[in-house]
Amino acid sequence: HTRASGHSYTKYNNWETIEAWIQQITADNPDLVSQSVIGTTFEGRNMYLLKVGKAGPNKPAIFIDCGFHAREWISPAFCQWFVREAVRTYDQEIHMKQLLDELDFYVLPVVNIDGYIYTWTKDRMWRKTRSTKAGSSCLGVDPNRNFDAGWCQVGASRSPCSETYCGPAPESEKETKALADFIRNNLSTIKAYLTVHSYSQMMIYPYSYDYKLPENYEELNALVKGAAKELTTLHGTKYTYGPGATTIYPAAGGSDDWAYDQGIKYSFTFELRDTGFYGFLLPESQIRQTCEETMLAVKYIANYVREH
Ligand code: ING
Ligand code: ZN
Repeated sequence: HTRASGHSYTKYNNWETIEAWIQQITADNPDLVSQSVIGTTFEGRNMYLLKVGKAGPNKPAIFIDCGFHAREWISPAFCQWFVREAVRTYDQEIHMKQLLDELDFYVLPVVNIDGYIYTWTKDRMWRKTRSTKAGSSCLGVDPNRNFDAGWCQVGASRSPCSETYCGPAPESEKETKALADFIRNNLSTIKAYLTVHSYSQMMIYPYSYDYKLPENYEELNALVKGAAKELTTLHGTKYTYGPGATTIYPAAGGSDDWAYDQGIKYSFTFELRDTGFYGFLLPESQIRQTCEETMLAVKYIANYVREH
């Protein structure tokens, strides 16, 4: 089998390599993977979306995105791992076959492509997008403060130089607008939304923009409790879980809260390894274990969604 040149599932790949990998994995798996472009970034790059699943009528879907925040490199690594495991194990593992036969997974490998590239070329700790703002010399908006969910009310800043700048308006960024448009246009099929960040080892569900609890709070809590337990079985990695505002910190404009308020009742933010020793600079030697354990949690949630 040919691979996208230089690509490795156990290394961090630059955007050029990820883009080539997207073409390759689609070409190699025509009956399980298809791709589309849902928009372009501020700097004009294509935002690819992979659809992973066996063709069938009226399939429900789970949407997974990675790479909201540029420096959280383990996140895009997980999306690549997920797609590879899906196609690799479809014929070997009855649970994956069942998932892909009955569900489609929409996988957005990198949301904030411009920022991701910037972390490879200029500033490894960059978080935001790379959009320019008239009247400010600071660049970028925090894409996870840019959704229309209590927008900019808490845990976000109206200052363009802040790391948590909410932007001039909800969905001001081409990247968040493209994502939100896709979800709005596919609300009848998308049953679950999962956005992958790092770090903290947490599974977060709504709300983060308010201390109120979602209507199916007990169901969501039981679900992530089960997912976290499953994750821990592999390497003993411990995850905490709960509503965003009390589990991590109050923050408005996040995509999980927005997706939930659109009616997607299973909406989660995953914060992958670690708890701060390496932080965003998680060594490549931990990619395999991190992705393997995270797969268990994602499959657990997907299976629950499949049954409900
Ligand atoms: N953490 C998230 C952030 O955007 C979060 C936490 C989740 C906030 C959901 C709001 C909603 O700050 C990281 N590491 O980015
Ligand atoms: Zn993040």
